[in-house]
Amino acid sequence: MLTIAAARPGPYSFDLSTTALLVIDMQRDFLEPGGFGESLGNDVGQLRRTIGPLVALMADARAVGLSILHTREGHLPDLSDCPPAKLSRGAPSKRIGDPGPKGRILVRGEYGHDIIDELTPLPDEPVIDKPGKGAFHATNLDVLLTERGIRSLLVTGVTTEVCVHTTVREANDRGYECLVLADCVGSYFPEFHRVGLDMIAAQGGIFGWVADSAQVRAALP
Ligand code: TIU
Repeated sequence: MLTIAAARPGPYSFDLSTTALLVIDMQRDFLEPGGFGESLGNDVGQLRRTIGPLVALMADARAVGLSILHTREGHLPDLSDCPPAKLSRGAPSKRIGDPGPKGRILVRGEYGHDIIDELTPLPDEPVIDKPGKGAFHATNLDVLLTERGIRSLLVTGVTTEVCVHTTVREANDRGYECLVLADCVGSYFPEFHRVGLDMIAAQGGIFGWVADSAQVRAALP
């Protein structure tokens, strides 16, 4: 059993064999200059600060054989898996499926939809394509985790208050324990990031624990 003593709201203990590193939506369209996210006026620097810590954490996780699973938010080219309520959101000229700077926005197979080069998954690491904000909704993530005997998630990726939060909430209701790594999650809105993390750890860890990746890396064998 490994323990992160300085986690919020208290120590987080986990077993490597029942823990996975979940890397949420580290996609070009959310993170890269010139991508969809930036075209909406967002400061991608707020998300890009997660890349360095994630590169280091993934290397250490691979070295000790920790399971890594990646997700991507996006839809089928015919958008048949995108509910009208999601499709109709956002600026009229920049909706899901519209042409964007790096291909059709949030459409599977497009350049912008794929994971950034720095964090390219290894061939044996599952990549879960998800149509929702939460990684459990309409995906086989629960099955993949159950097959691997995973009960504990180290949660990373973007954005803190949207896909990370939704996924952590879904994971809680399915019985998983979540440690959210503060330096490996990011939001376009610093205030939402800060409060999003506070919301995880509040009320005795209502949705889980919060720590930095350096603390996890120091605890790994
Ligand atoms: N992955 C994810 O968080 N998708 C979003 O749409 N995030 C926003 O912050 N918009």
